[in-house]
Amino acid sequence: MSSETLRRPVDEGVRDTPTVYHIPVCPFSQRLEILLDLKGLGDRVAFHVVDITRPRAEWLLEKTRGTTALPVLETPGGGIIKESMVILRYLEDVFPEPPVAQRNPYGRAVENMLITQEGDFGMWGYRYVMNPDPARRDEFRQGMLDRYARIDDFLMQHSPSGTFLFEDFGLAETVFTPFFMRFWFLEYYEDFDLPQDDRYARVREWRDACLAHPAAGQVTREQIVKLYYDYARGAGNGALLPGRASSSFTFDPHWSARPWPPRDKYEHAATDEELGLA
Ligand code: GAZ
Repeated sequence: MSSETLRRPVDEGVRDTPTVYHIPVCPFSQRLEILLDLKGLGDRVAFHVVDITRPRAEWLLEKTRGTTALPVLETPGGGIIKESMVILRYLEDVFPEPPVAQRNPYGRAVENMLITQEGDFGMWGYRYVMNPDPARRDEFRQGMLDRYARIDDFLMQHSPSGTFLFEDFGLAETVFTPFFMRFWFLEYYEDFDLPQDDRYARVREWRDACLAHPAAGQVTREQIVKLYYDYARGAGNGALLPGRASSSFTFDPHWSARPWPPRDKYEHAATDEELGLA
């Protein structure tokens, strides 16, 4: 337990838990949920849901000093921590047991080398799904395959016979799994999946084990495909597409009550009615 946690006044009605401000279904927030699930600490952190399709509340902008990217963690003492990787490491420090990150210096370095690929990997998949130009599909597909091949090579070097990078689902898996889940949108809208090819066998095994892990059940394929329709049409972060009154990220109507969106993202712009949003 951190000194800050111990120093906190308990009899002033002050919360004794950190609060995470987050956007449901955001991959960066899911990382935190996975970490807490692995530690059995789901109830030790309060989650405050923010609707990405509405203007950010003034009180929240004050806490973040004007930035809008989430998740943001507020410590019990009022400290504000931004950036999901920084928040993950803070939570690992405050709640060290059971460890999720590697503890020995070399193990930690190997884990961090894989984790440094997450930004580029995630960004490419998002650019791929958002690409509006059919002439560039092969370029995006190849770029995605190159990134999977790079991870495959890393796993072959550091964990050739394991399933995960180390014995168990750890920090690298916590970081990448939300992207593997978001990339269900590539299967649906781009017909992209890893080819059955030796070149991707090790990363496929890793990805499939990540997707099947019980700590990663926060979102489903159906939810991702429905909520990310607007991304497939080029509109990110809850932005509104021309001719539409509702974002596919809206809370109401709930995604489970809507039909599956049309898969053709290049030739057809679905209406609110078609998406069950009207
Ligand atoms: N680096 C930050 C972190 O915490 O790790 C990123 C946080 C972030 O981008 N949060 C987004 C957000 O709060 C939601 S998730 N947006 C609202 C706002 O006002 O800023 C990912 C992409 C991408 C586009 C979107 C997202 C995404 O590439 O999932 O690439 C990985 C946003 C075009």
